[in-house]
Amino acid sequence: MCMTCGCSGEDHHHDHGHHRHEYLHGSSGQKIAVETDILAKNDRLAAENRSLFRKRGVFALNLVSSPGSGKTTLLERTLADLSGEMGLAVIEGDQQTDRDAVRIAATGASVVQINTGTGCHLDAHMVGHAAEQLDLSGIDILFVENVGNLVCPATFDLGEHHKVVVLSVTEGEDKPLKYPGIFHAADIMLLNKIDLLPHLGFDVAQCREMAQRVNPAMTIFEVSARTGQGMDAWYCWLTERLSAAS
Ligand SMILES: Nc1nc2c(ncn2[C@@H]2O[C@H](COP(=O)(O)OP(=O)(O)O)[C@@H](O)[C@H]2O)c(=O)[nH]1
Ligand SMILES: [Mg+2]
Repeated sequence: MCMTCGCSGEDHHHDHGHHRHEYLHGSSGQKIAVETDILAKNDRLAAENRSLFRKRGVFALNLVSSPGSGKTTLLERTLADLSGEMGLAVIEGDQQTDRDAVRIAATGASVVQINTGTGCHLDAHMVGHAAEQLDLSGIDILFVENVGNLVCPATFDLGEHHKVVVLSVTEGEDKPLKYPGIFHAADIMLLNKIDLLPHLGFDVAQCREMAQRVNPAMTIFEVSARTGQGMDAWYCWLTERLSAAS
Protein backbone atom coordinates (compact mmCIF):
# COMPACT_ATOMS: atom_id res chain seq x y z
CA MET A 1 0.00 0.00 0.00
CA CYS A 2 0.95 3.62 -0.26
CA MET A 3 3.01 3.93 2.91
CA THR A 4 5.77 2.43 0.81
CA CYS A 5 5.86 5.58 -1.32
CA GLY A 6 5.76 7.87 1.70
CA CYS A 7 2.39 9.37 0.79
CA SER A 8 0.07 7.57 3.15
CA GLY A 9 -1.74 10.76 4.08
CA GLU A 10 -0.38 10.41 7.58
CA ASP A 11 0.81 14.01 7.39
CA HIS A 12 -2.79 14.74 8.27
CA HIS A 13 -2.76 12.48 11.33
CA HIS A 14 0.33 13.40 13.24
CA ASP A 15 -0.34 10.80 15.89
CA HIS A 16 0.64 8.15 13.36
CA GLY A 17 3.96 9.62 12.30
CA HIS A 18 5.86 7.02 14.31
CA HIS A 19 4.11 4.23 12.47
CA ARG A 20 5.64 5.15 9.17
CA HIS A 21 9.08 5.25 10.82
CA GLU A 22 8.44 1.81 12.26
CA TYR A 23 7.43 0.58 8.85
CA LEU A 24 10.46 1.93 7.06
CA HIS A 25 12.91 0.42 9.50
CA GLY A 26 11.05 -2.51 10.96
CA SER A 27 10.80 -6.18 10.12
CA SER A 28 8.17 -7.59 7.79
CA GLY A 29 6.16 -8.57 10.90
CA GLN A 30 5.97 -4.92 11.98
CA LYS A 31 5.01 -3.93 8.46
CA ILE A 32 1.89 -6.05 8.57
CA ALA A 33 0.99 -4.76 12.04
CA VAL A 34 1.32 -1.11 11.03
CA GLU A 35 -0.69 -1.49 7.85
CA THR A 36 -3.38 -3.32 9.78
CA ASP A 37 -3.45 -0.57 12.41
CA ILE A 38 -3.89 2.26 9.89
CA LEU A 39 -6.46 0.41 7.83
CA ALA A 40 -8.37 -0.68 10.94
CA LYS A 41 -8.59 2.94 12.08
CA ASN A 42 -9.74 3.97 8.60
CA ASP A 43 -12.35 1.21 8.57
CA ARG A 44 -13.78 2.41 11.89
CA LEU A 45 -14.11 5.96 10.57
CA ALA A 46 -15.55 4.68 7.28
CA ALA A 47 -18.20 2.80 9.27
CA GLU A 48 -19.08 6.09 11.00
CA ASN A 49 -19.37 7.84 7.62
CA ARG A 50 -21.52 4.97 6.30
CA SER A 51 -23.80 5.24 9.32
CA LEU A 52 -24.10 9.04 8.85
CA PHE A 53 -24.93 8.60 5.14
CA ARG A 54 -27.55 5.97 5.97
CA LYS A 55 -29.17 8.13 8.66
CA ARG A 56 -29.30 11.16 6.37
CA GLY A 57 -30.48 9.16 3.34
CA VAL A 58 -27.40 10.03 1.30
CA PHE A 59 -26.17 7.69 -1.46
CA ALA A 60 -22.38 8.11 -1.62
CA LEU A 61 -20.13 7.31 -4.57
CA ASN A 62 -16.33 7.39 -4.60
CA LEU A 63 -14.94 8.28 -8.05
CA VAL A 64 -11.44 6.90 -8.60
CA SER A 65 -9.16 7.07 -11.63
CA SER A 66 -5.80 8.22 -12.87
CA PRO A 67 -5.37 12.01 -13.22
CA GLY A 68 -7.10 13.46 -16.28
CA SER A 69 -9.48 10.61 -17.08
CA GLY A 70 -12.37 13.07 -16.87
CA LYS A 71 -13.84 12.71 -13.35
CA THR A 72 -14.58 16.41 -12.90
CA THR A 73 -15.96 16.76 -16.44
CA LEU A 74 -18.23 13.73 -15.81
CA LEU A 75 -19.42 15.33 -12.59
CA GLU A 76 -20.03 18.70 -14.25
CA ARG A 77 -22.25 17.09 -16.88
CA THR A 78 -23.99 14.78 -14.39
CA LEU A 79 -24.77 17.70 -12.06
CA ALA A 80 -26.04 19.84 -14.93
CA ASP A 81 -28.28 17.04 -16.23
CA LEU A 82 -29.63 15.66 -12.92
CA SER A 83 -29.76 18.58 -10.49
CA GLY A 84 -33.40 19.31 -11.43
CA GLU A 85 -34.39 15.79 -10.34
CA MET A 86 -32.35 15.18 -7.20
CA GLY A 87 -30.12 16.86 -4.62
CA LEU A 88 -26.43 16.49 -5.48
CA ALA A 89 -23.25 17.49 -3.65
CA VAL A 90 -19.55 16.88 -4.20
CA ILE A 91 -16.45 16.42 -2.09
CA GLU A 92 -13.37 17.14 -4.19
CA GLY A 93 -9.96 15.64 -3.45
CA ASP A 94 -6.70 16.94 -4.89
CA GLN A 95 -3.21 17.40 -3.55
CA GLN A 96 -3.29 21.17 -4.20
CA THR A 97 -5.64 23.89 -5.50
CA ASP A 98 -9.40 24.34 -5.48
CA ARG A 99 -9.66 24.29 -9.28
CA ASP A 100 -12.08 21.35 -9.38
CA ALA A 101 -14.22 22.78 -6.57
CA VAL A 102 -14.50 26.04 -8.52
CA ARG A 103 -15.66 24.07 -11.61
CA ILE A 104 -18.24 22.17 -9.56
CA ALA A 105 -19.48 25.30 -7.77
CA ALA A 106 -20.16 26.86 -11.17
CA THR A 107 -22.87 24.21 -11.72
CA GLY A 108 -24.65 25.45 -8.58
CA ALA A 109 -23.95 22.28 -6.57
CA SER A 110 -22.63 22.33 -3.00
CA VAL A 111 -18.96 21.39 -2.91
CA VAL A 112 -16.15 21.02 -0.38
CA GLN A 113 -12.51 20.81 -1.47
CA ILE A 114 -10.01 18.65 0.40
CA ASN A 115 -6.31 19.26 -0.27
CA THR A 116 -4.22 16.28 0.76
CA GLY A 117 -0.79 17.97 0.43
CA THR A 118 1.56 15.07 -0.25
CA GLY A 119 -1.19 12.47 0.29
CA CYS A 120 -2.16 10.39 -2.73
CA HIS A 121 -5.67 9.37 -1.65
CA LEU A 122 -8.60 10.47 0.48
CA ASP A 123 -9.26 8.63 3.71
CA ALA A 124 -12.39 8.26 5.81
CA HIS A 125 -11.22 10.85 8.35
CA MET A 126 -10.92 13.58 5.69
CA VAL A 127 -14.25 12.70 4.11
CA GLY A 128 -16.02 12.68 7.48
CA HIS A 129 -14.79 16.22 8.19
CA ALA A 130 -15.72 17.41 4.71
CA ALA A 131 -19.21 15.93 5.08
CA GLU A 132 -19.64 17.96 8.30
CA GLN A 133 -19.23 21.11 6.21
CA LEU A 134 -22.09 20.16 3.88
CA ASP A 135 -25.76 20.60 4.62
CA LEU A 136 -26.81 17.02 3.90
CA SER A 137 -30.53 17.73 4.15
CA GLY A 138 -31.94 17.51 0.66
CA ILE A 139 -28.83 15.72 -0.66
CA ASP A 140 -29.64 12.44 -2.41
CA ILE A 141 -26.26 11.67 -3.94
CA LEU A 142 -22.85 12.68 -2.59
CA PHE A 143 -20.05 12.26 -5.13
CA VAL A 144 -16.51 12.07 -3.77
CA GLU A 145 -13.85 12.74 -6.41
CA ASN A 146 -10.74 11.02 -5.11
CA VAL A 147 -7.16 12.10 -5.78
CA GLY A 148 -6.11 10.93 -9.26
CA ASN A 149 -4.30 7.65 -8.60
CA LEU A 150 -5.04 4.09 -9.71
CA VAL A 151 -3.33 2.46 -6.71
CA CYS A 152 -3.81 3.84 -3.19
CA PRO A 153 -7.52 4.83 -3.25
CA ALA A 154 -8.37 1.14 -3.77
CA THR A 155 -7.37 0.36 -0.18
CA PHE A 156 -9.24 3.12 1.65
CA ASP A 157 -12.94 2.69 2.37
CA LEU A 158 -14.55 6.13 2.71
CA GLY A 159 -17.95 4.78 3.77
CA GLU A 160 -19.25 5.01 0.20
CA HIS A 161 -21.91 2.77 -1.26
CA HIS A 162 -19.85 2.10 -4.39
CA LYS A 163 -16.50 2.92 -5.89
CA VAL A 164 -16.81 4.06 -9.51
CA VAL A 165 -13.64 3.74 -11.57
CA VAL A 166 -13.24 6.07 -14.55
CA LEU A 167 -10.94 4.89 -17.33
CA SER A 168 -10.45 7.01 -20.43
CA VAL A 169 -9.73 5.49 -23.81
CA THR A 170 -6.45 7.44 -24.07
CA GLU A 171 -4.99 5.37 -21.20
CA GLY A 172 -4.88 1.99 -22.97
CA GLU A 173 -6.99 -1.18 -22.71
CA ASP A 174 -4.73 -2.97 -20.26
CA LYS A 175 -5.04 -0.75 -17.17
CA PRO A 176 -7.44 -3.18 -15.40
CA LEU A 177 -4.79 -5.91 -15.63
CA LYS A 178 -1.98 -3.59 -14.54
CA TYR A 179 -3.89 -2.04 -11.60
CA PRO A 180 -6.25 -4.84 -10.61
CA GLY A 181 -6.81 -3.63 -7.04
CA ILE A 182 -8.84 -0.61 -8.01
CA PHE A 183 -10.79 -2.40 -10.75
CA HIS A 184 -11.57 -5.18 -8.30
CA ALA A 185 -12.74 -2.72 -5.64
CA ALA A 186 -15.05 -0.81 -8.00
CA ASP A 187 -18.55 -1.96 -8.94
CA ILE A 188 -18.85 0.34 -11.94
CA MET A 189 -16.46 1.34 -14.68
CA LEU A 190 -17.15 4.43 -16.76
CA LEU A 191 -15.13 4.12 -19.97
CA ASN A 192 -14.80 7.80 -20.83
CA LYS A 193 -13.77 9.89 -23.86
CA ILE A 194 -15.36 7.52 -26.37
CA ASP A 195 -15.72 10.53 -28.69
CA LEU A 196 -11.97 10.07 -29.29
CA LEU A 197 -12.24 6.43 -30.42
CA PRO A 198 -12.14 7.24 -34.17
CA HIS A 199 -8.69 8.76 -33.62
CA LEU A 200 -7.22 5.93 -31.53
CA GLY A 201 -6.46 2.25 -31.89
CA PHE A 202 -8.25 1.54 -28.61
CA ASP A 203 -10.05 -1.85 -28.57
CA VAL A 204 -13.21 -1.47 -26.44
CA ALA A 205 -14.04 -5.19 -26.47
CA GLN A 206 -10.56 -6.08 -25.26
CA CYS A 207 -10.74 -3.48 -22.50
CA ARG A 208 -14.14 -4.80 -21.37
CA GLU A 209 -12.77 -8.35 -21.32
CA MET A 210 -9.73 -7.29 -19.27
CA ALA A 211 -11.88 -5.38 -16.76
CA GLN A 212 -14.29 -8.28 -16.36
CA ARG A 213 -11.42 -10.76 -16.05
CA VAL A 214 -10.33 -8.80 -12.95
CA ASN A 215 -13.88 -8.17 -11.77
CA PRO A 216 -16.53 -10.43 -13.39
CA ALA A 217 -19.34 -8.48 -11.69
CA MET A 218 -18.18 -5.13 -13.09
CA THR A 219 -20.87 -3.03 -14.78
CA ILE A 220 -19.38 -0.99 -17.62
CA PHE A 221 -20.79 2.09 -19.32
CA GLU A 222 -19.16 3.66 -22.38
CA VAL A 223 -19.52 7.43 -22.13
CA SER A 224 -18.29 10.76 -23.36
CA ALA A 225 -18.46 13.43 -20.70
CA ARG A 226 -17.67 15.93 -23.45
CA THR A 227 -20.47 15.10 -25.90
CA GLY A 228 -22.92 13.41 -23.49
CA GLN A 229 -22.91 10.17 -25.50
CA GLY A 230 -23.81 7.17 -23.32
CA MET A 231 -24.53 9.25 -20.23
CA ASP A 232 -28.19 8.21 -20.07
CA ALA A 233 -27.24 4.65 -19.08
CA TRP A 234 -25.13 6.06 -16.23
CA TYR A 235 -28.04 8.25 -15.11
CA CYS A 236 -30.42 5.23 -15.18
CA TRP A 237 -27.99 3.28 -13.03
CA LEU A 238 -27.77 6.22 -10.56
CA THR A 239 -31.54 6.58 -10.38
CA GLU A 240 -32.14 2.85 -9.90
CA ARG A 241 -29.45 2.47 -7.24
CA LEU A 242 -30.61 5.58 -5.42
CA SER A 243 -34.16 4.28 -5.13
CA ALA A 244 -32.88 0.81 -4.12
CA ALA A 245 -30.74 2.37 -1.37
CA SER A 246 -33.49 4.59 0.05
N1 LIG B 1 -12.39 14.39 -25.71
C1 LIG B 1 -12.79 14.30 -24.43
N2 LIG B 1 -12.13 14.96 -23.48
C2 LIG B 1 -12.56 14.85 -22.21
C3 LIG B 1 -13.67 14.06 -21.86
N3 LIG B 1 -13.82 14.13 -20.51
C4 LIG B 1 -12.86 14.93 -20.06
N4 LIG B 1 -12.10 15.38 -21.07
C5 LIG B 1 -10.93 16.28 -20.99
O1 LIG B 1 -9.91 15.60 -20.26
C6 LIG B 1 -9.17 16.55 -19.49
C7 LIG B 1 -9.17 16.14 -18.03
O2 LIG B 1 -10.51 16.20 -17.53
P1 LIG B 1 -10.86 16.35 -16.01
O3 LIG B 1 -12.34 16.28 -15.90
O4 LIG B 1 -10.17 17.54 -15.42
O5 LIG B 1 -10.20 15.02 -15.42
P2 LIG B 1 -9.93 14.55 -13.90
O6 LIG B 1 -8.51 14.90 -13.61
O7 LIG B 1 -10.14 13.07 -13.91
O8 LIG B 1 -10.92 15.27 -13.05
C8 LIG B 1 -9.84 17.91 -19.74
O9 LIG B 1 -9.10 18.58 -20.75
C9 LIG B 1 -11.23 17.54 -20.21
O10 LIG B 1 -11.80 18.53 -21.05
C10 LIG B 1 -14.37 13.37 -22.90
O11 LIG B 1 -15.34 12.65 -22.70
N5 LIG B 1 -13.86 13.51 -24.17
MG1 LIG C 1 -10.68 16.42 -11.31
